[in-house]
Amino acid sequence: MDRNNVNYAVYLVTDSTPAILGDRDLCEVVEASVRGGTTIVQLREKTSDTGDMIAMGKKLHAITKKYNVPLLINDRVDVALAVGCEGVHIGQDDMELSTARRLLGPDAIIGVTVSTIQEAMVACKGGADYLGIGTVYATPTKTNTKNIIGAAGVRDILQAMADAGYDHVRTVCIGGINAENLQRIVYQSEAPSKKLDGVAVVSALVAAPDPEAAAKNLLGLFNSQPPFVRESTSPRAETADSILELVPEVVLEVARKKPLSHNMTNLVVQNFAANVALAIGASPIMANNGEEAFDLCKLGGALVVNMGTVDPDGLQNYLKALRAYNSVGQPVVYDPVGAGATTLRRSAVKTILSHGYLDIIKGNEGEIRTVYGIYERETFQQRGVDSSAELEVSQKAELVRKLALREKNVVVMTGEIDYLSDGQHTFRIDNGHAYLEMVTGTGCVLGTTISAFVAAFPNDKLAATVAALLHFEIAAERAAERRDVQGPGTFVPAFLDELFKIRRETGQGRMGWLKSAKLTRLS
Ligand code: 3NM
Repeated sequence: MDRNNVNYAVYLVTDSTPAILGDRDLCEVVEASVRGGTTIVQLREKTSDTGDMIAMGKKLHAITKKYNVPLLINDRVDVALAVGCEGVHIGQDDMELSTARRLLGPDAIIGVTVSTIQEAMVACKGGADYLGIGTVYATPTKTNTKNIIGAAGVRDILQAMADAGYDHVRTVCIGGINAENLQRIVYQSEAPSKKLDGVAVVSALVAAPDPEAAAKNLLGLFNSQPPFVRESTSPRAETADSILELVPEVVLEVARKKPLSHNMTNLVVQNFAANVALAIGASPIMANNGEEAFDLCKLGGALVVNMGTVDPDGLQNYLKALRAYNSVGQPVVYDPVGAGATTLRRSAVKTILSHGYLDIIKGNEGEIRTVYGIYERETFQQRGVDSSAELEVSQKAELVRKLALREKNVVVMTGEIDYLSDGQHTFRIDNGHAYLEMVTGTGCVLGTTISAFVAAFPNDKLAATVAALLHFEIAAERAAERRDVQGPGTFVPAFLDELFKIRRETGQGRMGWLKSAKLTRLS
C-alpha cells in the first residue's frame, strides 16, 4: 500500500472495553464499518497482553486487506511488525518517531498524536505521514486527555503546518466527533490553505448500533458541505457602497417573506421582541421548548438563542434547537447575554459553541471578549491596558474579525460604535441613539431583528446583518428626534412606529432614510 496515497476520510480507532463495544465481536464491528466506508483502521488496545494483541491484529488485518484499507497499531511497533500491517500510530509519550521509522522501514505509515503547534512542528519535521490532532472535544472514551482544543485549536495547527511548508503531511482530528458535529468541525477547522483529510472516531463507529450504516453516514458527511454553508450565486457585497445598495432589497425581502423569528429568549424582552419583529414585517414566535424546534426549523425562519436567563433545562433546550436549525441549515443568532458574569454562564457559552454552528454572534464588548476567550489560552491581547478596561477602536475591530474568522461566521459587537465582521471584511456602524441604552431589552430585540434579516437574505449574512443594524438604529435616531419623544418611555412606541415606517417607505421606493447610514469599512 502506498503510504503517500492513503485515504484518511473516516478513520476508525478500536476500543474493546465493554462500555463502548458492548458484548459484540470487534472483528465483526470493524468489518461492518469497513464495508460501510471506513477508510483506515487503528487497533488500540491499552490493556491486552502482547500475544492477544498480535492475534487480534492478525484477524483484523485479514479483514482490512480484503477491503484494501490500511491497518495501524496504536503505540506498539513490535505488534505492528509481528502482524505485518501497514504502520503505527504513536502518542506523545510513546516511542520516538525516528526509532519507529527505523524499525518499520520507509514504507510504513506512521501517525503522531499532537495537541499543540509545537508538537505538530516536531512531528512534521520528524517525518510523520499524518497527524492525529486533538482532543477536539472532551469525550468519555478517553478521559486522560491533555488539551481540549476545539475546532479553533485544530485550525491553528493546520494553519501553522501550512505556514511552515508541511502541507503534504496529512491530518485527522479526534475527540468527541460524531455524525452531528462532524461537518461543523471540518468546516470550522479549515485554514485558508489546509483542511483536514479525515476524522478519527471511536464511539461513533464502535458503539454504533449499525456500524456499517454509521460509517456510510460519516463518509457521506465528510464528503459534503454542511447545510448551513450557503454558496452565494452572485458575488458577495464587500464594500460599504455595495452593501448599502443591497440594504433596500434586504428590507423588502423581510417584508415579502415574513420570515419566522423563533426566539428562545428571556422573560423581560419577550413582548418587546415580538412587537419589533412585527414592526419590521417578520413573524415572531416565542418558544423556549427545544422540542418544538424540530418542527419550527422547517418553516424557513431563523432561531435566536438569547442567554438572558440560563438554567440547566434552558441550556438543553438551546442545544436541541441549535441541532434542529443546523440540520436544515436555517440561521441561528446567538446572543451570549452576560456571558462573562458567572462561571455558569461561561460554561454555557462553551457548551453552546461546541454543540452547534452559530451563524451570527451578537454581543457587547464584554460578551464578545468572553466568547473569544473561551478557546484561547490567553484573553484578547491588549496593549498596555488592564483586562477590564475598554479596548481601543482598532482592538475592537480586530477582536470581532478574529472571532468571526475562528467561528467562520458573522460577529457583531454592539456599543456606541458597532463593529461587525465575517472574518474577511470588517465594518463599523456609527448609527443609533443613547435612548436605546435606557430601555431594557434593546440589545436582545436587535438579535430578533438580525434573525429576521438573515432568514430573509441567507446568502449574504454580512450584508443582511448590516441591513438589520441600519434599519434598527436609524429607526432609533428618527424616533429620538421626534417632538413627541421626551425620554425612554415615549421613545419605545415611537421606535416601533419608525421601524414600521422605514419598512413602509422602502416598500414605496422612498430610500431617504438610508442617507443617514454611517457605514465604514475598516478592513
Ligand atoms: N485519542 P471518541 S481522544 C483515542 O485526544 C483517543 O488523542 C484522543 O473517542 C486524543 O471518538 C480519543 O469516542 C478517544 O470521542 C476518541
